[in-house]
Amino acid sequence: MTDPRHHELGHHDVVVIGAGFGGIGASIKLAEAGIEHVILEKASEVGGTWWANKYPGCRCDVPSHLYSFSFALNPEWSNTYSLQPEIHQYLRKVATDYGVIERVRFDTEVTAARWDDTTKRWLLDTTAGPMSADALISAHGFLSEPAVPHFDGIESFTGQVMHSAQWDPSYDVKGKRVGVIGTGASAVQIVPRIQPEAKQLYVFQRTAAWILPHRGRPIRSWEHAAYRRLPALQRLVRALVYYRNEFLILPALLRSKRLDLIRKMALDHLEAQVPDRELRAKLTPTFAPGCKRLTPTNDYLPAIAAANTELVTEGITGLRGDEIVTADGVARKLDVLILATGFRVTDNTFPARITGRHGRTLREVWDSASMGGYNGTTFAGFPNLFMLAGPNTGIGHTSLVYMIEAQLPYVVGALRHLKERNVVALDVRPDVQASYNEMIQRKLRLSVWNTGGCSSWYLDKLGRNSTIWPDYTFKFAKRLRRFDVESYYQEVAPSVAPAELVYG
Ligand code: N01
Repeated sequence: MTDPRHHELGHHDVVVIGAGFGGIGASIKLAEAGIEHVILEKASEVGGTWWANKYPGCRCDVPSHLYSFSFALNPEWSNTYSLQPEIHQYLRKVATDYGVIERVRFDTEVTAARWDDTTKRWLLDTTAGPMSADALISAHGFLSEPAVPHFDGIESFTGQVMHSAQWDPSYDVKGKRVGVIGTGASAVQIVPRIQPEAKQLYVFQRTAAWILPHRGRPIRSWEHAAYRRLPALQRLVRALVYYRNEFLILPALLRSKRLDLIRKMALDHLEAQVPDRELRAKLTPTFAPGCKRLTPTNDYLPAIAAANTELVTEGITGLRGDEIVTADGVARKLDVLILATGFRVTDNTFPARITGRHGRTLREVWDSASMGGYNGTTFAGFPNLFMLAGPNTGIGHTSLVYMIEAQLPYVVGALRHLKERNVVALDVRPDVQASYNEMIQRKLRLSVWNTGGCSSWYLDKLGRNSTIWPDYTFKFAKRLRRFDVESYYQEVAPSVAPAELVYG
């Protein structure tokens, strides 16, 4: 029996979850197609990950011209690689210019979404009350849930603990004893910013990272003027960056070959920046470059080599009062512990809130096999659910915004089909989904992500790569240009409107 409360906050043709790149892009394309929708955002601001992550030095390591919507290029980027405040400002401007802001309900978190096979609707519980929708677009973001490791004694640690994605901007590291756990993309941006301020910095490294030279530079005022006057020029620069990444970087990552050039660049960079041979040895990775995300930076290694920094490679055994203790028994006193420990990706808990037609949550389905879907967008047994930046849409060489944008015509095509053909449920065929995932896994087999000898968030607990798209990204875009209804079971509306069936 359907809960009548689900009518209270109203019914929408489409509910979009999240107002980051995915939700904003979806809303723009839905509005263009004349599809009624609302966006539910748990924060009080748009931006998603680019609003949540405010740690010092937070910056995108993808060039700005590419890390933006193709239909809303920004001639004003101040740097070829933008800092977080500027990316957030960009997203806010796009959301305002395209009228997205008016469709966002802020401070509204979706706590549960359940497919109701009687009404052919998604019934949602939110922190602002219940509502319902014909279709759901989940743009909750796959790097949205901080991974917080447990250390013995952390509950009684007397210092402050901050995850990189939950930075407390009021905390001042000046003169403090700071510990940073992690050496990933977030840590290499944080460490150089806090090292000059801290009294003592300890960087706890479990795995050394491949650090490449950073090519960022300020964009000159004549370039701004040229991009303003000639948008085609900016599109050309964007295309050059895009095709360089596709044809120079991707083939090396896919076949785990020709990585020598990347390895040499990184080792030369290390040698030039760290004179101490012993420290260099500790900072030299033992896996293939690209297996984990490559991290370009010019100021991380000098910060590690600085006099007030100690690189600790012994494993952490626990915390005790104001101390962090390592396996060799050494205790170091800390005022603050920064967890740059990444995100829950393959074990993200948001899918546990989404229940499909057989009463199982998406999390349960994924836990019984592995995270997977069709075209990274739809899921058998979860009708009318579309996910942006879903399984195997991640990339290690280019912009995720490109992948999200590639999904939008597909989602809009499906929603148009629902509306125009009197269809109430579209459910991807399990055999189609299975053969799609076989194809993905086959293509990933020789890739550096699978064979490079590292453990990364790209792999799930079974060692299966359920995050990366293993081909040229323009092939993904081509695949999703048209909604392939033949891959779906569809149910046509009965002569009586679903709302009347339930509520009438
Ligand atoms: O997280 P990570 P991140 N004890 O998972 C260590 C995106 N991003 O936040 O390597 C000790 O990469 C862990 O050690 P190990 C980007 O897609 C983008 O840095 O597992 N150490 C590792 O060193 C990126 O890939 C930008 O041995 C522990 C680190 O913590 C993704 O976010 C900027 C530990 C986690 O590294 C995640 O990056 C920033 C433990 N118990 C982030 N647990 C852009 O510029 C974890 N670690 C676009």
